[in-house]
Amino acid sequence: MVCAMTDRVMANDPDEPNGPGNPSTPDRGDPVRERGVATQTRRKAARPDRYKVLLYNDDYTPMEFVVEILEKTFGKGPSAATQIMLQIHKTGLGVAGVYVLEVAETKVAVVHAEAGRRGYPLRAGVEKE
Ligand code: TYC
Repeated sequence: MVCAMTDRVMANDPDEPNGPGNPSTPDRGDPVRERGVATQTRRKAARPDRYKVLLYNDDYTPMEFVVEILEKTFGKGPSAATQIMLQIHKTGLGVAGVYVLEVAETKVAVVHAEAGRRGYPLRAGVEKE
């Protein structure tokens, strides 16, 4: 049994045969075991790197289309989508969402495919967070 967020594992867990009864893991010196709570540490899985999907401004893509992309492809609500679109329009770029790499790259491909289908030059890219 793994206790969430603590890295502690009950000593009699079938996944952890080398509990405190095992001579290779003496109890002395471990304050938790000395209180009689048999636990053992285990490594957490590494958190995958995350990537921002950026949208870039241009002079031709309609604002309404960018808002639509932000809603449909990035799951933004109408208000957030409009704010992000205006940020891109004013500053040159903005963050549409943050994902693991494979998802981020797929989102970029969807943006380019949808924009291309409509004849708009909208560009997207990925940047490590
Ligand atoms: N600048 C565009 C216009 O005035 C709007 C726009 C916003 C285009 C965001 C791209 O990523 C973009 N029609």
